[in-house]
Amino acid sequence: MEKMWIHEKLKNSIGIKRYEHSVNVMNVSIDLANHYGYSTKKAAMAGLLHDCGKLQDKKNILKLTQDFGIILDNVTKNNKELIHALLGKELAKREYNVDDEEILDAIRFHTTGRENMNLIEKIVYIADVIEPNRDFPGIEKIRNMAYKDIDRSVLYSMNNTIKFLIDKGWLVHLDTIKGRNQLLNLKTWSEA
Ligand code: DGI
Ligand code: FE
Ligand code: FE
Repeated sequence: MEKMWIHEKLKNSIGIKRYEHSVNVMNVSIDLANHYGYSTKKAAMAGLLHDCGKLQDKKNILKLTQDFGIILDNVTKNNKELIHALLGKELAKREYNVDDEEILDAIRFHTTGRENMNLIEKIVYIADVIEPNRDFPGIEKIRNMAYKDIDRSVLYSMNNTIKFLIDKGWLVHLDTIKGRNQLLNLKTWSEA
């Protein structure tokens, strides 16, 4: 396999379980890229590195965030789960030598999504949700949807995330709300 050092580095920094998840997301991203006519090479790299900011060494997360001058908005400060996407983009650039802006944005927005997502952002967003190790009620429905209508599957998944966050009483990131609104306005959706 090419770029073995990336796999080794990733495994060491995020741990074996998260690494296996990342390889699964890479493979689903390749599959979706094939299906929708996007570069499989770029989709593979974005899928593989999407969680590279989820460092096992949690103390390092805050330190690197400061070192890289990453500005955290109020929702991200409040939910530490969100930082890894921002840090991931910087690590991909600085430590994994990724310079492709589409790959970097797919990593940056894989957790919240955003308004006007491009194809690779949608691919990584939904591959993260449907990779083979994920299991939750309704997963088969989203898996099928992802290949039939990727917009619909992203919208459906954003709805799930927003419901989950509300049930927990947590803040919802504005990027998720804006992304959902934009997808809802995109076309007239029939009942899911
Ligand atoms: O990194 P993964 O576990 O593979 O998955 P992920 O990057 O989608 O992260 C999921 C976590 O992020 C989960 O705890 C919910 C949280 N999250 C996702 N969207 C939002 C969010 N948290 C807030 N506050 N707002 C969001 O819009
Ligand atoms: Fe993630
Ligand atoms: Fe993930």
